[in-house]
Amino acid sequence: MAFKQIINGGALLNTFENKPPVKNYKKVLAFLAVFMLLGTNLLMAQTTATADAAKPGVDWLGVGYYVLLFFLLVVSVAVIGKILKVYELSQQIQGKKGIHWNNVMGIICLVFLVAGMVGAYWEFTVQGSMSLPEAASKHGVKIDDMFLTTTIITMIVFVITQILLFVFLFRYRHSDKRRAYFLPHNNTIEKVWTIIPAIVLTVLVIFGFFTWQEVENSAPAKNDINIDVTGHQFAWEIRYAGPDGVLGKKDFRLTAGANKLGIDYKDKNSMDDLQADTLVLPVNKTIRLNIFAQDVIHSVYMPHFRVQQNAVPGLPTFFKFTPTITTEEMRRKVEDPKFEYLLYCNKICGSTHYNMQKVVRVVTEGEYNQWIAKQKPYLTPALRTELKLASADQNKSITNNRLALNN
Ligand SMILES: [Cu+2]
Repeated sequence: MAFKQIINGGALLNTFENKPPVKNYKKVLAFLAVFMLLGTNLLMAQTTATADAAKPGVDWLGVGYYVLLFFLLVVSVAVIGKILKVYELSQQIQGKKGIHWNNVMGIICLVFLVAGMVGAYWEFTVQGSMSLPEAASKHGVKIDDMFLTTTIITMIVFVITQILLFVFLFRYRHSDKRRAYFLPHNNTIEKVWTIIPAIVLTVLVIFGFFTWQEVENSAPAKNDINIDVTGHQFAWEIRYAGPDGVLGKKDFRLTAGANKLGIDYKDKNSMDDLQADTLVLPVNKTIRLNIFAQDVIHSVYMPHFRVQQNAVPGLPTFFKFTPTITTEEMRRKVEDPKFEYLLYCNKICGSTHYNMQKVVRVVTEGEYNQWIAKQKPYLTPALRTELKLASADQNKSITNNRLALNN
């Protein structure tokens, strides 16, 4: 009885297990195909519907579909397993050897190796082309170098170990003709596979340590351009220093009404501080981002500059970097006239987290000076009134009038 016959008719099941033959095998397959097709359609229709309604919630129908699909897969594997078992039994009855499972597994290992390598190559070419353009900041180039070095080293190790693993599995699969070599212990092998990875990892860690230290350990300097970035659900607030070049103090206890950043207006440096919608940075100048959060943890993330730093409530952080490529230059480099640098939030901070982004524009120094001259101060007339800062003279005159009336 041939294997093909079982697949077609399943008559043997009847012979050995006294069960009705799996004549409906093709029907089961057809049912499976229809089920998958309908399910996919249903899911697609649902996705469109949820996109329209934009209502959050668990998509139980979708979950149910995948649970059912999983069970169908399990049943299919069980059916195939049964068929193979029946085939093996039929071979035994006829005095034949049946399937050489060790050979099958060995060949599957080789197929897995080739498929895996093709997959890795695909990842590098297709997904790799979606990676970020060249770093647009000074330290970003160093981070990229480190990333590239690590990737090259780990790729070499990956290729060698995967080939050794699967080729050995194939080459030394079980055979009745040979016996396994017993190797209880070998000091040389132990030394090789301990010392080499230790040296490689130490080099990588030291390399990373110095790069990170250079990025993070930067004392405030006089010529730094200080910009405050404050995250809250769900936006970034940006504060620039006014003509005095110094940002005024902040105190979270002062956050109320129109003073949404809690700026301390007792500090004279606060008076001319500016607010901006866009983060505009002059090229080749050191920028110090002072990072704050008002509710939950957010994260300042500017991938084109290789910048990321958490914004933690109650714990001001900062990140210093120097942009090196203007937006215009980058547009030409990536051949996209609409390209913009972006500032994202990189902590899932709530339902509208995805919307927490701001355009970052890197411009020449001249353009920056022109732009900053047009920005409006945080201290709006409304805030002045609210804080009773309107004018000390006015307050005095009111008191004087009262005094006059009382007298
Ligand atoms: Cu956020």
